[in-house]
Amino acid sequence: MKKNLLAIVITLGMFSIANGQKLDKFGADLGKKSVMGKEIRAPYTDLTSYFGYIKPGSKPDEVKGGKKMYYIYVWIPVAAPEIGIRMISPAPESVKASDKDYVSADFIANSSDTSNFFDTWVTFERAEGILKLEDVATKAKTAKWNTIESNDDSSEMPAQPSGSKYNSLMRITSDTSNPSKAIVMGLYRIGFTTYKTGEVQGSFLAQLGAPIKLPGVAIAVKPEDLAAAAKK
Ligand SMILES: [Ca+2]
Repeated sequence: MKKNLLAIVITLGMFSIANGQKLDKFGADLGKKSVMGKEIRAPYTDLTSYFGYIKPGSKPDEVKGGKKMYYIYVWIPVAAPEIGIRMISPAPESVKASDKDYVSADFIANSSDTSNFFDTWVTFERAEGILKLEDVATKAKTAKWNTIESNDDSSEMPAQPSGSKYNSLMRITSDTSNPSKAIVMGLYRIGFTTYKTGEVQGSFLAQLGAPIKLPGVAIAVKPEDLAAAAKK
């Protein structure tokens, strides 16, 4: 009997290696409990996933402070007490896109590329003065962006194929007494790059979680596509 159990454990272990990183549920800070020294978090009620792919050698959206930055635009329709953002590269094979998720054309076209990935580094920024979804297409390009939070490496995330825990995760508690740290309705973007040496290339999964439902939340690579994405 023990031998059979051992065989099962080994088989499961091999399966998890073959299937890439296992991604745990995205837990919230809100209502977090500490039980016998272990943090217990309830998963975010609302989770939006974006499956993307950056072609090796592709042009970044911007070079900022010597870093090649890429952006994903997010419309947040209601004030939220907290927002969680995490990014993992490559996108884990164990996470399948649902019909509510955003899957980029490049992600589908390059699904055979299982070797490239990058050391993720993310920021979360809000555009100043854009309060209506209809204004996003015309105003996003010239908007001033304020950084709310950034993260390089999170020990909560699975390791990359290199074995290093270089994926990113951050949780932002809305501070309504500070306009630059409040999560209110508006246009946001997730900026990403690779902090250390190396290029941004390969597949990635970005997720945005909230402890409340965000009806009409939208994600798009081009700000002008956000209004259509919100109708999904
Ligand atoms: Ca990193």
